[in-house]
Amino acid sequence: PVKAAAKTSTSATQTTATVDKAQVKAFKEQVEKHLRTTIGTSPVKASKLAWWQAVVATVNEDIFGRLTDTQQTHAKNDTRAVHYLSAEFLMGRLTINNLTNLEKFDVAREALKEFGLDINEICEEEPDMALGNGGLGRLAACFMDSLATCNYPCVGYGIHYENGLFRQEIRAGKQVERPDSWREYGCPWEACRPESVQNIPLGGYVEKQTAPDGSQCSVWHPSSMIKGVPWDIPVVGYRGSSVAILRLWESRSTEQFNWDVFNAGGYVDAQAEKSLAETISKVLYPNDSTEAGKELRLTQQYFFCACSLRDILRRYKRSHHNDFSEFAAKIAIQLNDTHPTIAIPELMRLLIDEEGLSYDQAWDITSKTFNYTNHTLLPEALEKWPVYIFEKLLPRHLELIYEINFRFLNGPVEAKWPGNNEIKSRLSIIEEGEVRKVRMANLCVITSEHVNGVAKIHSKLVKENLFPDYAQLWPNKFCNVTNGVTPRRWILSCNRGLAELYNDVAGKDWPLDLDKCEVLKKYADKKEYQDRFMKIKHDNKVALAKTIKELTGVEVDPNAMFDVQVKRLHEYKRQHLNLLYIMSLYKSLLEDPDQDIVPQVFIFGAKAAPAYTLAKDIIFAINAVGEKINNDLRIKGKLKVVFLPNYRVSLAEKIIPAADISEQISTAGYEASGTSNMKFSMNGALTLGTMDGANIEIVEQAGIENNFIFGLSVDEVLELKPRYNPWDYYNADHDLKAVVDWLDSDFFTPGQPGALSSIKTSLLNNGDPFLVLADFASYKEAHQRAQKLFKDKAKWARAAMINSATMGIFSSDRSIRDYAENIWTLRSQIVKK
Ligand code: C3B
Repeated sequence: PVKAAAKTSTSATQTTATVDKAQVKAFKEQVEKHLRTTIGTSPVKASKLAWWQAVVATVNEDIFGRLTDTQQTHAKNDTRAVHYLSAEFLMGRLTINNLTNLEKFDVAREALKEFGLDINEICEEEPDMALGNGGLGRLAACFMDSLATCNYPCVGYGIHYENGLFRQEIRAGKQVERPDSWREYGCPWEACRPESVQNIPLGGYVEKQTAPDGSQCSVWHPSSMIKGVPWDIPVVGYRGSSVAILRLWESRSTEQFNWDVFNAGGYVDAQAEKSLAETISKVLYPNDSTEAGKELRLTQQYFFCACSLRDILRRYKRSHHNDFSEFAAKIAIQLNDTHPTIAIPELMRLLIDEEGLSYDQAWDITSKTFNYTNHTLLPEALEKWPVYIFEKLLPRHLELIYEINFRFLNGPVEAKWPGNNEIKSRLSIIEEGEVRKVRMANLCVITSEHVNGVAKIHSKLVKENLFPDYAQLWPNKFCNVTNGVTPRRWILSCNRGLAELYNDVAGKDWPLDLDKCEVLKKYADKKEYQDRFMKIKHDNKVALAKTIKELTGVEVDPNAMFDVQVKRLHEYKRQHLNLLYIMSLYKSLLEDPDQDIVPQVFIFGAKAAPAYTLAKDIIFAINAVGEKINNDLRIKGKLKVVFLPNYRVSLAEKIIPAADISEQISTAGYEASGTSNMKFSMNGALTLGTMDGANIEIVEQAGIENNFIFGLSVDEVLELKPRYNPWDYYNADHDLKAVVDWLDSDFFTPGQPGALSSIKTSLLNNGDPFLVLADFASYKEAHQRAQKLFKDKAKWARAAMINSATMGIFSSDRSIRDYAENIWTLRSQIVKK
């Protein structure tokens, strides 16, 4: 039974659901009580920030009770649990999401309305929790939501960075980085847990000792101790099922650390050492897919892994004392990329040096406990640490790594390829050379039970191109888990209009079973449903147009086609391909201003790593070209280009529901999966993209005919790359040549000729490493197809609806169930209320 379709009262921020009056009253009373007794103000004088804090305090009352229930259930049943180790968790804001998951959003909205407040405005007070760079960190956040929702016993472990990813300002078209102080006024969601503080040794030297029985052992004499203070952030499952914990470690100095100096009158020295210890969790490294290679970064990685393992051991020992035989049966650890790899030798060290197990016993446990997810094939992202840094910071860990390596090369490798030194040097954890290095990915593969990639094509490339020798040795170690995103945040919370439509056609359980949304396909040819679907999109575009105006001053028409590319700025993601196309469109409009094209708004959001010069130049170029186009009266507003500053989770929530076109245009083979591609499709955007990462699986679901696929395939890229010459494409295509040369002029940067030349240089003189010129013609053609379809409103609506309806498999619940079944062998636990 489906309600009348032509419901028009639904907007981006408003639902028509009726709300229980008694619940509203109770919520209001709680908020007012907290305003007075927790925050210390009153409704008459409270600031928006105070109101927000009172709302959080109200929600927390619900959350903490359920958290205790969850933890007691798990402890009582001594359940197996997964421990998700990740240097990044890009949580974004939590208020609307937590209200949604507790099914209290409508109640809270009405309660605040009765105070004369708009819930969306109040929730804007919350700073984004941006403890991650991009896809990898956001994936970890979606996974926490799904772990809680699907009732899997779990803990997320990470770093309590004082400063998250930098805030981006755009000044005169250029990126400027500003610190992000997300906790400046405290974060009301987190709870400090002093009872679980850990002390972590660092530095020093290893002493060889001979035991009375003549055997050799190593004793580590660290030079300092760092205190790890845990902060817990509860993660509420949908409909309050269970509440998971995200435990983030903050570094502090220990008393032991500076006591002697202090006594000797070294008060200032002691303070200096203190600041060193406290530096560890000060700031998130702002590199997405490139290693920083800095001492402090390895210290961060070691610090949070060491704290987390001690926490895991402490909890294990509470029920199993000193008997480690059950350890691997109770504990699964997932390494989110190579960043937490140091947990491997640290667990070995704890078991051998602190718990007295033999090497073989420790290895048996360790190699059954860890699993590793690879997120990229980019060589510059594969972490390699100079041996000398290890010698200085973690001498005992280095010794254990050598031991693991020795046994591996002389065991399985020698057995499979006797006397083959070439293969040994390829598979070795240690890379020889002027500077000897530890290859973290090799350590992960050697130790882990399972190694997975994040989309089908990527997992295939991990197995066949990145680790082919390991795959010969252990073919069954390698598997795929395609990424997913949480439909609670990425549809239900951020697109209320669409959520209501799904409530009407699919029933209210679709956020727990996204496959249910497939019924919308049945309505994709019905005019009234097409109209309702496109009305929702239009309302979202109106709301985004307002945001665009506020943030950039640029006026855009919600009837235009909104074409969006939002993601980190990287050459492989090819924002500059998009830019070249925009320039060619602009050029053709100047040549013929009256041509009948669909009005288009190109929307960008992207942060560049602060030291990535070319990426910053591309941001400047987008802004410079946009400035010119947006103010050129000759083209009659048919084209607008907007760069939204400070792209982050909360901005994504406004942009994605308003997109018509989702640009997913990486060079095939380079984007491991992508996850915004899934969010866009769910929200009814059509993908204009290459056959890369999860795009392939998206069009498998939604149909290639309902998206705009272009460009070289992975195999074609691999084939072309060795003999690629960008000049051939440049010389053969007049239009391409004209726009590339345009970058060299001062047309877009009056008085500053050459300000955009670095892009041309990279495309021609530096060999165009990501084949931008090779894909240009095909990309242009795909845009023409998109324009043509956009003119046919009914056909467009149908394609958009089919995209949205067929994204069921991209729910992160499906990803998490895949991990639970195939990698963790983990069972869900219903928590009784
Ligand atoms: C990203 C990849 O670039 C994306 O394709 C992928 O969807 C996500 O991870 C999640 O799997 N990635 C990242 O954000 N940071 C890295 N260091 C490596 C990969």
